[in-house]
Amino acid sequence: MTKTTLALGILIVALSGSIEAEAQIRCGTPQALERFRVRALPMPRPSSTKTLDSDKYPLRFHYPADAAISEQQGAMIMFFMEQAWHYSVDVLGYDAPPGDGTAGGDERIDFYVEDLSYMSAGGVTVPETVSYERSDRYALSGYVSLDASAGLNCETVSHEFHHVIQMGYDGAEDPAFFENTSSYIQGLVCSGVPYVGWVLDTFQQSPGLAIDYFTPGDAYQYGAYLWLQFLSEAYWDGDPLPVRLLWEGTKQVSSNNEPDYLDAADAILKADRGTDLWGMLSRFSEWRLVAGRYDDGRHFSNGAAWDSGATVAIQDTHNANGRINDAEGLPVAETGTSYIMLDNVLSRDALVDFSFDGDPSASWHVQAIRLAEGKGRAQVVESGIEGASGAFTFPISGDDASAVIAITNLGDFSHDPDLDEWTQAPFKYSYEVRDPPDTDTGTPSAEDAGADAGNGGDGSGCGCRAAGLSRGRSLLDLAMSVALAELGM
Ligand SMILES: [Ca+2]
Ligand SMILES: [Ca+2]
Ligand SMILES: [Ca+2]
Repeated sequence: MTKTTLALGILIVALSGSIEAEAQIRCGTPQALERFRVRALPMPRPSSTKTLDSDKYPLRFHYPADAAISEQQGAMIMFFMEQAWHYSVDVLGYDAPPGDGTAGGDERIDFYVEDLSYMSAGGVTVPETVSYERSDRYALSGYVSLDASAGLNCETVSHEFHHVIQMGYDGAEDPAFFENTSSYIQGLVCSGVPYVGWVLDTFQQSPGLAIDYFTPGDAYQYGAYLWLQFLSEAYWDGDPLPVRLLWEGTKQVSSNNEPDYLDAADAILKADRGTDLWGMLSRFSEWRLVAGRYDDGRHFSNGAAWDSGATVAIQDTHNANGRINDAEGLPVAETGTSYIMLDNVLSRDALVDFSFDGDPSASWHVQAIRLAEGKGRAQVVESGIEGASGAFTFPISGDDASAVIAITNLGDFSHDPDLDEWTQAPFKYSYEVRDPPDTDTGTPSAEDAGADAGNGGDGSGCGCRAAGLSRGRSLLDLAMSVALAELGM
């Protein structure tokens, strides 16, 4: 090891401590983008005393006048800048960011250091001008500024550098997607795995919010990088390629953001993955549950190592041996999910009759996920419910630790992230747990017959009574035979 790399190693180790201490610092880029969009007035570049140029890439680091940055620190930041460029452009194949004319001295991408505490930011990427280098898109060029105390680390440098790249694709894209992508990439660049604990915790604690929900000062939009990791692992075998495909697919020539990144997601999934945006979001509701303590080794590659805070929030937990009539679930925004857990499964086989009655203005996806918690794989039972209401039956057994019903709001299949419409729609549900019928004779048990007597049989969808499967006996029989077949009975 040379003296230089040894010094760099020591510096990186020294810096890791400060990253931990400053972990809850935000990114100022959405504010800078908003300022550019509303007033076309970029934030002025910080002052600079001397510069350090990369000999590998068109990158320049500016030493500030008003903060003490040693040459060793300057070299370390340049190392992070080059790592970020190498990974995004050379490895992942993103377009190099557009040049900035002569700003900062020449066309190189400039990184500055200043005090960003006024915007509670560890870093900010500031758009300055529409780039005319590329006629096929609305690209912006700009510069990066790092906070002198919170931004001199690999995570902030790679996060902000990716914003420069993103602006080279679409300066009008939804800010949530900017943050999703940068948080995803920073994990890959700096630790080889997309895991940023505290922001993931925030995202996972509010599964009923929309995937594109954004609020300044909250970590939700950073933690929502999880859907990109899911897209990569569930559909591209772990390759980060689809994230680049989203940026390529979201380009447009004007500042009117159509297509947006969800349109692009729908397109790449339909093209050759055999699903669409809504199929992906329905499956994502399974994946974000089966991790941490529920991990079964068949979902997120790093899911078993997630901390407990990253376990998705369950809105309602009930005893798996009872019944509930007409309970009100926690309302869910389009693209979000509500989770209902049936806990304390006894060591016996049983059937759960579950009925659902959602806001009729939306379509819903409902599935049951049986969690084994260390005893085997999670098992998914699709409800088959289409539209706003319906019922289904699923089995549980003594091998299950619990069963979770995941309820995803699909809206009218046209959710638009540009509208910032995040209204949460209500739903009700009922369930009853019962013994399976006597398998020797196929005769329904007395309990089962009693439940049947309560059915309205009006065919109007959800009767919203415990076991009151209002579509009548034939549907119940069908659901039960399917469930028994899955049990191998
Ligand atoms: Ca420049
Ligand atoms: Ca777009
Ligand atoms: Ca749109």
